[in-house]
Amino acid sequence: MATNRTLTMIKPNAVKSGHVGAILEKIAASGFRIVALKMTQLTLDDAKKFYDVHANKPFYEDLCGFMTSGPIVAAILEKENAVEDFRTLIGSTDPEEAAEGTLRKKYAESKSRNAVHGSDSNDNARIEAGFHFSRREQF
Ligand code: 3AN
Repeated sequence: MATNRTLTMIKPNAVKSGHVGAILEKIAASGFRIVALKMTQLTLDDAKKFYDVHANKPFYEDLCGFMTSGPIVAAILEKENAVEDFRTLIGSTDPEEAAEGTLRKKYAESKSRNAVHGSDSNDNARIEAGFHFSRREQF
């Protein structure tokens, strides 16, 4: 399997609760190399663009409101099979369905406030990486 990259965001609830350090430590201990990293706060326009694929879903407005409610930490992670392995590490969208030991099981409060984002395909990982980081910020 070729080495590839995925995009993560530590969401506002997890940042506010002081879990950034623990989450980054778990990510690194799970074999991911951090190749880009920043703390930032999305504008409403940013969030709407990032989650455009969900524009017709009933949770879209809430999700965009939540994602702009405070700072997030965005990172690009590199590993063999990064997209799939990172989605395994974060667990199901709904923390009640997330496996023991996953980041969402430990840190998510609900389906929408689920602590950590992970790209769902290599194509989306590239698009999402470019959304958050310029070429000069990717190592
Ligand atoms: P995932 O992040 O697990 O890939 P997606 O891509 O289906 O999930 O949804 C993107 C984000 O939208 C989720 N991380 C979650 O915050 C929110 N979301 C998804 N489904 C729901 C839902 N049924 N109710 C509330 N929020 C949701």
